[in-house]
Amino acid sequence: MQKEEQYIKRCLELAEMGAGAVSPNPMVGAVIVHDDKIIGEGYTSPYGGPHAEVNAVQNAIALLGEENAKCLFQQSTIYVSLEPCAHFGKTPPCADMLVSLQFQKVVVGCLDPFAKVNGLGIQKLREAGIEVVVGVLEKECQFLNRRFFTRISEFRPYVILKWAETKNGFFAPTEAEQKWISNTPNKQLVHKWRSEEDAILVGKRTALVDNPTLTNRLWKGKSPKRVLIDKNLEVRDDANLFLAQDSDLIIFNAKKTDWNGHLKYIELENFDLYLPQNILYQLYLMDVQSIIIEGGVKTIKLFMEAGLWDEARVIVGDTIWENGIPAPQINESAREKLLVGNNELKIYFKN
Ligand code: AOF
Ligand code: ZN
Repeated sequence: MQKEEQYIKRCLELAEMGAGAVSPNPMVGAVIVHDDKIIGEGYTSPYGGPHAEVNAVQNAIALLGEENAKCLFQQSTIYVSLEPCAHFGKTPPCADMLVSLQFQKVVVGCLDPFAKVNGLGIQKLREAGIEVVVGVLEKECQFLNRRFFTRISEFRPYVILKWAETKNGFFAPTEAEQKWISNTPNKQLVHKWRSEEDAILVGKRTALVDNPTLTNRLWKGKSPKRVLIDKNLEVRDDANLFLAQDSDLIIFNAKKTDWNGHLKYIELENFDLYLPQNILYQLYLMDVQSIIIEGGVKTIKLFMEAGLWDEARVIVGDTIWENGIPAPQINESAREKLLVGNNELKIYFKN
């Protein structure tokens, strides 16, 4: 691997440290290199806070002292996994800061498709006479921020489908029937997944049969918004979903719109018409950047058949059933296969 790739790889490692905290901003990492030595590193602060480049500059200043660091920046390269921003958002433009600090060179992983940036960050740097290289480990950088890219370019959250199936392809609809994935490490994994996304969604039947709380209590981290599709409001308010109050509960229905603390009812007119599209658009308007859909089969198929999914995580158990509901079918082959206990985890990406 070339030097430039190694430093961008380090940016990606740093960027991931912001996972779960920076949404709906992208995860970004930055590394400042002088004479082949890293003199500062940073990653995006939780939403609304300083960007990766600012944190890397502050890190170098803390280590070397302001005068010394500012002097070295003029012979340094800053590596950033995403194009430096060009706009005033919650923070001032990073491109302007890099220009005023007179960095010698900027190496960028991938462009930022956000309309207010979208090449303008690079343009600002080049117009100031800074050498700029774009597209180092570009695919990896885009992949890391696949949630952000989907939200910006498709005006909807990134959709992850998750389900369990038997070895011979039958869908395991309820918690009770998923006994083989219910051991603690596997449950923890599912809770970790929840903490990484902005929202988690189930259909009415899953809520009635499983009575889930949909919290990530087995994993430290933020609690995603919980989303329920319940056309006729059949899930009663003594269900666990209503009792757990540590995160919002959003109920898409055909009866009422109402907002009370953590509880939000959203009425969709012509409920069945473009249902997955309407749900995702409403969630997009609430800054939900990613959602994990945990069941049941009808709900998963609703999104799958509309082509509104990006990733599927399928836990394949070692049990064989004689009959049952066929699990959803995916045409592509799994990009990743991992062994989790006695089960296999298959991860698919929609082309
Ligand atoms: C960067 N470095 O670390 C990140 C960037 O409201 P703001 O000021 O936080 O700006 C948010 C936008 O900035 C976001 O939509 C994306 O385009 C870019 N994110 N840019 O230079 C960073 N996180
Ligand atoms: Zn910025």
